[in-house]
Amino acid sequence: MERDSIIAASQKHDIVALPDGKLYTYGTAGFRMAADLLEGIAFRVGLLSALRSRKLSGQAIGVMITASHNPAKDNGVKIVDPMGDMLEQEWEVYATQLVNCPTHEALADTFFQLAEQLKVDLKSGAKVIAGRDTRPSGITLIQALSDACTATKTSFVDYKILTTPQLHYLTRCVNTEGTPSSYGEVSEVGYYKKINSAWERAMKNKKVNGSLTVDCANGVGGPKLNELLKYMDPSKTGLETKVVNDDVLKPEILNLDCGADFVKTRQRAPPNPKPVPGGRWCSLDGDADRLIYYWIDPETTQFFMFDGDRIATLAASFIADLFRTAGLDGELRIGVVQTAYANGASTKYVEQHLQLPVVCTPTGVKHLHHAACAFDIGVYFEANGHGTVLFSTDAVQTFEKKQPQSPAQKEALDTLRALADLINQTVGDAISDMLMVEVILAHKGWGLRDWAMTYQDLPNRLVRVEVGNKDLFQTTDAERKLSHPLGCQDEIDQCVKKYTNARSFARASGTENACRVYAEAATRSEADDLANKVAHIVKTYGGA
Ligand code: G16
Repeated sequence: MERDSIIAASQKHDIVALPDGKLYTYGTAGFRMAADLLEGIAFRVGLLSALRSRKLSGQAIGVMITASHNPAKDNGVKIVDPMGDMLEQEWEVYATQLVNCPTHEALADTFFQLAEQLKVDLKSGAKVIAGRDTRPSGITLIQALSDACTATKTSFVDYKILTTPQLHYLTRCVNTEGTPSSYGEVSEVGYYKKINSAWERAMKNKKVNGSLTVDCANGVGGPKLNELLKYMDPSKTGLETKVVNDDVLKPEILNLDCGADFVKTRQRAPPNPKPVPGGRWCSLDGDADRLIYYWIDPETTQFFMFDGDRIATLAASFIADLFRTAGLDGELRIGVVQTAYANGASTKYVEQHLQLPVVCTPTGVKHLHHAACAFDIGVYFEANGHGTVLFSTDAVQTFEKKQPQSPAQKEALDTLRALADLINQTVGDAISDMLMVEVILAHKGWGLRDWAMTYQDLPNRLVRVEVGNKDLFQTTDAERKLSHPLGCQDEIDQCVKKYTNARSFARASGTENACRVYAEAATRSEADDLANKVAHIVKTYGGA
C-alpha cells in the first residue's frame, strides 16, 4: 500500500476546515452535517473502514450514506461493524483522528501510524460494502469512499440505494454467508424474501383487521416498501397497505412536513394526505429506521401517537405472554432498554405492570443495542421510534429445543421463532418493526383503541433550541443531568420543582447543530410551560 496513492486520492476529496479551529466529531449516528462538508470525510471514513476490516480478519465493514431525519441538504456517513451493529466506540476515536488531519500528507501518516498502533496487517485483504439513501449528494460521497478503497487496495461493493437497516442486514449476511449462523441471502431480494416468509409464518391462522396507510417521508422507505409489497400476498394475511409520501424524485420534499420525526416532534399527523379518523396510520423516517403509529379517534377526533415507547411496551408484553404460553417464563430474561426521552408513564408500565426490568442509556441506538444484548430478549426503542428486539443465541436455541406439550404451546413457539426472523436483529428497522406491530395487533385481536388504552402518557414536549455553542453542554447520568455549563442544571432543577410530577432535561444533539430540551408534567399546559422555561435557561447558558 503506497503513501503516495493515498495522498493522490485524498487530493481529489478535500476536507473543509471548520471555523475557529473546531473539530469534526463522530456523533450519535456518525458524521452528519451539510452535504457539501462531507466529501473529504467520506474519503477518510473509507480509510478507517479499510483499517477496521483488516483488523477484523478481512470481514466486510458497512458504510451507510444518509442523514436520515435531517433536511434534504444534509447528509451523513455512518460505519457498520461486521455483525451489522454500530462501529465499536473505541474506533470512533480513530475515525475522528483521521477526519481531522489538516493535510493530505498528515492523513496518510496518521493512517500508517494507526495501522501500526492497532497492529493491522496492511498486506491482508479487506472489504467495504456501502449503501445510500435517496439524497442526490450521496453519489459524490460514495465516489469518495470508493476512491479510498481503491487507494488502500480494499474490495468495495456499492449496493446503491438502500434503507439504512437493509445495509445493516447485508453487512451481517456478507459476513455470515456459508456459516451455521448465516443471517440470510446476500441481496436486497434476500431481505424481502426473508421478511415475507417470517411474516407469513408469524401470521399463520391470523388476519389483519383493516388497512394500514404508511407515510414514507418521501424517502428511501417508499420505493423499498413498494418493492417488499410485491413479495407479499394480502389474501393470506389480510394486510392491505397504502403507501403515501413516497415521492423520491423531488429531493427537496424529503422529510418535509411528513415522516416519523415530524409526527413525533409536532405530536400530530402530517397534513398530507389528511388522515381519516379511525384509520390505522404510521410514518417512517427518511432512511426507514424509525417508526411511529397514529390514530384519530373517530368519536372524539383526538389524536393518539404510538411512539417508540408504545411499540416497546407492546412488543415486551406480547413476548412475555408468548413465554408464559410456551412454558418458558423463568427460563429466559426479557428486559426493556430506553433513554431519558422515554415517557415516565411507559417506564412505570413496564416496571410495575409488566414486571420487567428497564435500563436507561444515553441517546443513540449504539448505546441501547449494547445494553439490550445483556438480556435473552432485549427490547430497545428510543421514544422517536428507533429500535428493535434482540433475540440472543440462547433464546433462539431454547425456542428450537423446546418440545411443545399442547397446540397452544406449539403456536407460541412457532410465533417466537417467526418473530426472531421477522425482526431485524442488526438495528432498528421501520419496515420490519411495522410488520411486528401488525403481527401483535392481529394476534391480540386489537385495534389501535385497545393499544391506546394500555397506559396514559404523561403530557410531554420536545423543543429544539439553537445556541451559540452546543458543545458547552455536557451530560451525566445517562443524559438526565447536565454537568456543564456549571449552574445550568441547578436552574433547571429549581424550575422543575414548580410543576406537578414533572421531569425535564437538556442535551446537545449529536445529529443537528442544536440542543434538545425534553419536559413532561401532569398537564399539557405545565409540560409546555416547563419546556419553554428550560429552553430559555439553555439559551442563556448556550453562548453568544
Ligand atoms: C439518529 C440516531 C438515533 C437518535 C437520533 C437523534 O437517528 O440513530 O439513535 O435518537 O439520531 O439523535 P440526537 O438527539 O443526538 O440528534 P436518525 O434516525 O437520525 O439516524
